[in-house]
This record gives sequence, structure tokens and C-alpha cells, in this order.
Amino acid sequence: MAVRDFRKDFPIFEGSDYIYFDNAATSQRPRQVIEAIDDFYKKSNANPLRGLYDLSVDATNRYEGARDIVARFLNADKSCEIIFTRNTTESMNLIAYSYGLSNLKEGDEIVISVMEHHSNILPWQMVCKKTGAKLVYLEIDDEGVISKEEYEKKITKNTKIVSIGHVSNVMGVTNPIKEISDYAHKMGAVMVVDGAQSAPHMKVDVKKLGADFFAFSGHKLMAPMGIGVLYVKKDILDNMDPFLTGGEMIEYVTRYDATWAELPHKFEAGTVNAAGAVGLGRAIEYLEEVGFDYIADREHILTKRMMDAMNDLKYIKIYGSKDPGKHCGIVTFVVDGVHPHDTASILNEDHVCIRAGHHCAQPLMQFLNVGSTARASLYFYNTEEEVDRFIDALSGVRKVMGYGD
Ligand code: C6P
Repeated sequence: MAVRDFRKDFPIFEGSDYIYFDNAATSQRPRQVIEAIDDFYKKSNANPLRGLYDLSVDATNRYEGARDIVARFLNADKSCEIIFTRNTTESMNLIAYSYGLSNLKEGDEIVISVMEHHSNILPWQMVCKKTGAKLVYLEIDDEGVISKEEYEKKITKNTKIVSIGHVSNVMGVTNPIKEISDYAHKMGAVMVVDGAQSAPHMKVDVKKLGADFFAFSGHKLMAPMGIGVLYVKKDILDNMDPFLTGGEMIEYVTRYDATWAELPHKFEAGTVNAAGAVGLGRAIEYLEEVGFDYIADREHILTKRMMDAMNDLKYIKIYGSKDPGKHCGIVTFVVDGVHPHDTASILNEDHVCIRAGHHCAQPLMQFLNVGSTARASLYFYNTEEEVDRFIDALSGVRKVMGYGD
């Protein structure tokens, strides 16, 4: 395949020798996104949704235009099904507080998996503590796969919510959301999808996935930090109470009561992150210009090159599938005898940026029987040369720690 030069779009790479392999934590921003934010503040800055003057109307139009882009991106039926939040974490909390607390009771069950990010665990722990519902975990095999037998055993008539990460931020595995959601719906549960690690890498269609709720963060797909998305199917959203209350989310307020604004504004209290939303809209357009086929192909080529070379270093253990095509650009590993924090610090000396730690997935670390791991995560703008330099640096880690190899 022809490699296209998208790197020139990213100012952070200009004149820098940093190898940025922490894309699962946050991606880099192309100048097109930076310019869109800049342009909003230079030409349209006013508080959206409030002012009757042209500047505010312009800000509102740009903000709502971004919502339309997100709705199209996810193949939502209506733009009002898109709620802007700060990030995936806030989106998951919105579901837990506004849907979970009002719809669950003692005896009900919430099904998640053992590989979830804390953002898809803690909100449900809270709902369970407050309602008496029970949290049920789907177990995985060594490659991170949730089997059909497992979800058909654990999702029952008692299950009211099934909430699963589309792609694991540690194993890189893509979960069979469509199959799980079909079964969840058959049992009468709603399907929540944490799309933080999938939306940047693959075409998401909430209808094809059978997602009633779908959450993602802008910053992992080249948009600014502080803007996130929650998609909720309209008939569910119609029956949900607001999460946060205050400015702009009301229709009418009296001394002791209030009625709510139309969707989606009922769920967007206070001054919104309009520039963030505009940046997100531009990031989605940029992502579509790059194309998901190109992204998947490049990630596959780079991940394979990386895993093949890592497998030659016998002291490295890679977690998850042996197939690079099943990693979504995420390679989690440990270097035998070296703490992952030391691995990351030693690599930093060579200007290689990776993440080490529990990756906000401690139940998964417990399942894997490790305290922490190192993780290299790629995106389409990374290069073969970077992978080779990373492998060179990685080959020197044990020597720095005093081992002979
Ligand atoms: N994972 C990582 O390095 P926020 O922080 O709200 O934007 O995203 C939370 C989140 C939720 N679900 C999954 C699957 C995620 O991977 C993340 C963020 C980052 O893996 C930061 S911990």
C-alpha cells in the first residue's frame, strides 16, 4: 500500500525526534484541528445558545454543526441523540446517574467484563451500591476474548444493563459488540458501549452495533481535550432525567421547581465547550479524509513489524492475541525482570513515549496477575523507522538494568 504523508499535518512532529507511541492515552492534533479552534475564537467567539446577536448565533451554528457531524459519523438517526460531554468518563457517569439510578433496583444485574477501563467500572459500582443491584463480570481467555458461552451464561433475565468496551485499552482486542448486544436485547437489557478506543480506529455505526448508548472522547481521535460524546437512542433519552442541572438546560424555572429544555440541551448544563466541539467536528472530517481502511492497514503493518521484532527478544512477554491484526495498534508487554516504570523511563532516554502502569484497568491487571505493564500504542501517522528505533531502544533496556542481554 502507498504510504501517504500525513505527518506533515502534525506540528508536534516538526523538528522533533520524539517517538510518540502513547496514542491510546491521547493522540496528536493535526494543524487542521488547531486552526479550526483558532478560527472559532478569532471569528465566532460568543456564548452559544444564549445570545440573539449575530456572533452568538454564529457560535451556536458552529456548535450545532459539530453535533451534526458527530451524528453522521456514528450513523445516529437524529442529532439530538448526541450529547456533548467532557470525555468518555463523564459520558459513562451520565448514563450511570441519569439511567442507572432511576431504572435499577435490588435483584437487577449489570454485566461488564473483567477488562473494562475504570470509567466503565466505577460508575456501575456506584449504581450497585445505591440501588442494591449486582455487578456481574464476564471473564476472558488469555487472548482477551469473551466467549459466547460466557456472555450467554452471565446475561440473564435479571440483567438490565450490559456495558462493554468496544476495544480494550490494554489487550487491544475488539469485542463482539453486535453479538453481545443482540443477546442483551433478547434478555431485555440495554447495551452500553465504551467506544474510547474504537472510535479513533474503525468505522462505528451505532445501529449496526446495536448500541443504545455509545461513549467516546475527542482527544483520542485528534480533537481537543475536554470534549467528549455520548450517543443515546432517542426513545431512551426521552425518558432520562438530567445529569447536571443549572444554566441553559431548562425550559422554565420557578422558585421551587423547573422544567427541562428540549433534547439534547437538557443534558448540557452550563456554558458548553463550543471550540472543543468545533475542533471535534474538524477532527472527524480529517479522520474521514485519512480513511478507516488506511488507518487499519497502516496500524496492522506497523503492529506486525513491532510484534515480530519483540517476539525475537525472548525476554519480552506480549499480552493478548498473537495476531497483530487483533491489537488495534495496542501492544502491552513486560520485559522480564524489569519493572514497567523502569522500562518506560529507560525508553524515555531515547525519546520514546510509551505508557506504563495499570492503565486504569486494575481488575484486568489482577486477572493477568501483574501489578502493571508497559504499553506501546500506535496510530496511522507512526512510521516503520519509529518502530525500528523503538525496538533498538527496547533491546537495550535489560542491559541498563544490569542484565547481560
Ligand atoms: N484510556 C489510556 O491510556 P477519558 O479519560 O475519559 O477520556 O477516557 C477514559 C477511557 C474509557 N475507556 C477506555 C477504554 C479508555 O481507554 C479510556 C482512557 C487512556 O488507556 C487513559 S487512562
